[in-house]
Amino acid sequence: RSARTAPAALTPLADHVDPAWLPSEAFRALGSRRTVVCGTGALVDTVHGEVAWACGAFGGSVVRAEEPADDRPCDLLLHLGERLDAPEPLGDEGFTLVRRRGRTTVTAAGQRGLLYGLFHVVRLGEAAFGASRAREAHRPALASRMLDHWDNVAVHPVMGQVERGYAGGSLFWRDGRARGDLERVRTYGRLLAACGINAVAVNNVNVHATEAHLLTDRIGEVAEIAGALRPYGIRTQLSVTFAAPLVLGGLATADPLDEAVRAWWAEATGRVYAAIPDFGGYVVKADSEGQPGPFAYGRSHADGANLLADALAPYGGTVHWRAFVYDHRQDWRDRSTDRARAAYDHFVPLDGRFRDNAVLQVKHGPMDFQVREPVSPVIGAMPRTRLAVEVQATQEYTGQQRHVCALAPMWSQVLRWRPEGATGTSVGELARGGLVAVSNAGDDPYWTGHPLAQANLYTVGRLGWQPDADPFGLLDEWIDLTFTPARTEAPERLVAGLRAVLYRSWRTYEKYTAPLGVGFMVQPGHHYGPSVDGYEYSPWGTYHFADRDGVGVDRTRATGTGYAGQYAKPWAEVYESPDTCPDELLLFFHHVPYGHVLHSGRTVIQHIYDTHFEGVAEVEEARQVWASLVDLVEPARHTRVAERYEEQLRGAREWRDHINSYFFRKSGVPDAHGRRIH
Ligand code: GCW
Repeated sequence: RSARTAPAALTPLADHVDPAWLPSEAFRALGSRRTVVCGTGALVDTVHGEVAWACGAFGGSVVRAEEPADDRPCDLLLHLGERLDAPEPLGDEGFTLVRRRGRTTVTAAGQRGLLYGLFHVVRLGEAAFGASRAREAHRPALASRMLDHWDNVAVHPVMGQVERGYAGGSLFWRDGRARGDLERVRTYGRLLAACGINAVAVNNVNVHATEAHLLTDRIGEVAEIAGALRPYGIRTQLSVTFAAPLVLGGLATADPLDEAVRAWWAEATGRVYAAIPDFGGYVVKADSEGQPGPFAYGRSHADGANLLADALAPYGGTVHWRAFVYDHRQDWRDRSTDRARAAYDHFVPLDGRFRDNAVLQVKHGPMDFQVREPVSPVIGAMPRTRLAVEVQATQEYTGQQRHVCALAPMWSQVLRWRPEGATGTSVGELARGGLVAVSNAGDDPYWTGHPLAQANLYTVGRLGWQPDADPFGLLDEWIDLTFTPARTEAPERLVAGLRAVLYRSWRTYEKYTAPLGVGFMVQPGHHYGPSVDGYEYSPWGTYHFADRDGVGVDRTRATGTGYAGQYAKPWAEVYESPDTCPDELLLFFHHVPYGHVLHSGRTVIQHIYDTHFEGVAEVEEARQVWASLVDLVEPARHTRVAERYEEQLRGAREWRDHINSYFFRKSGVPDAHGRRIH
């Protein structure tokens, strides 16, 4: 039988859009073999379509069968079957893989599992068809692996179409409505399935007037997008405004305990499910940065979240309620208010009061996606609440996709961290509500603006599947799929070069920007480039308190804001004293003199100078390494990255000179090595 639905890669659009981690070459091993696909259903059709396409490209063959037959000669059997001899149930998304007697068999109980099994075979390449392999069971550690798109339907006067977007316009919305040609969305879904993402929220958490209507009279457009993502096992979620009963329903209140309000949400949600039967649920940013919320009615955030959870419950939907609640109109003179404390202070007292289908979505750090933050103390402090950890793939504070900053090593550190100390549970295990990433993709031909930023999108999905995966191993996977080095003349040089530019890029970025965990120091508004005091006298609660004697925020219990006391004992003690606090977080937790000696043996001021010179030198090196790969990388991609390296280098020098000059002028302490400081 031929493919019922052509995979996205078949369409002409694919010529203009980068194939990212699914280039044709990645399908060679699979596509040159004989495959049998067993099972029925829409996603099995997708699987079959993928294999059929690959066989068309590489000369293999594929048949569909009702039942697997042992005597049918084949190299690969993709089998949707009820019976699984796996040690534990694999659920709808898991699969087993075994290779014996020259045949590789992928078995899944659910259609999604078969799809993930297929992409696993693609990842393995020739290795899937080599030596025998004992049966391996694969299943995602986290059931929900979601991308949040901060996309506006109508172009916003300040934020543009994609808030904090650095990859062109929206993948979903164009000219004020859902884009007519959904092929690009389908291709996106395919890429996401191949890295393990299973949910996408299609609009900005800041829900403006136009976007509010997606919930009601414009739900049909959301349904169109959902239809394009569904063949790849991706559920659609919608960001909604808490004020919807007022702004859409004409009610006089949005009070979560008001009966009319509850009835309104129940009815609106019923209509959503009539349009999208497998709708995932809502995402809500409430009482945050000007968005409406339950505080206006004297109600708690549990009341707010439960209102929506109850409306979604009959249909199996989930509300993702964000914990990013803080005072963004703070008085900078007030040293007692600490934005870092806010999420814990608001939400921890509510532990145990959220419905089962309410997920509290917590940013990984207490502030806001800085290059270095401690892990949020909320994670670990709410055992009776389903928590999701939110990370930011879009590089708002990490170079805006003009700088290379591979974030998997940072995310991995977060996910492996143990709030109770060495023997406790890890963040990855505590994230029962899943992993959420703010997407870095847009309608740019390379998806992510900077071609190397694709690695962040890929690895975040893979970390959701396996939070304790080795982040460098995941970067290698991305390199292997995207660049298929095995097909080049100098595979070792290519891989070594890509590793050199990616592996340490996050640390490099940290070196030339805000030091020792102090954060921000960015230009206000757009957040690109340095401005040491840009937020120092602002209402946003992001300060460094540098003066002529020292720098940093005293967040100790003894003399500071008490934030360090929000951690469980082992960490509260570690962070409380500058003697035990890790160097990289010193200025997050302590205000210290410039002469304070770090564990590294350097003073704080000398550390600042040294790391800023080093950071720029590392960018210069990375740029050279990239230049040396010119003969091994497709010209257009090489050029785009090379151009961005010029900007990264300019930006890194700018950061170095701002920071070094600022601290030299404040402190009067010269650089021990006599380098040029302005
Ligand atoms: O980091 C900040 C961004 C805002 C964003 C907010 C949030 C969508 O600067 O643009 O708003 O976080 O996470 O809600």
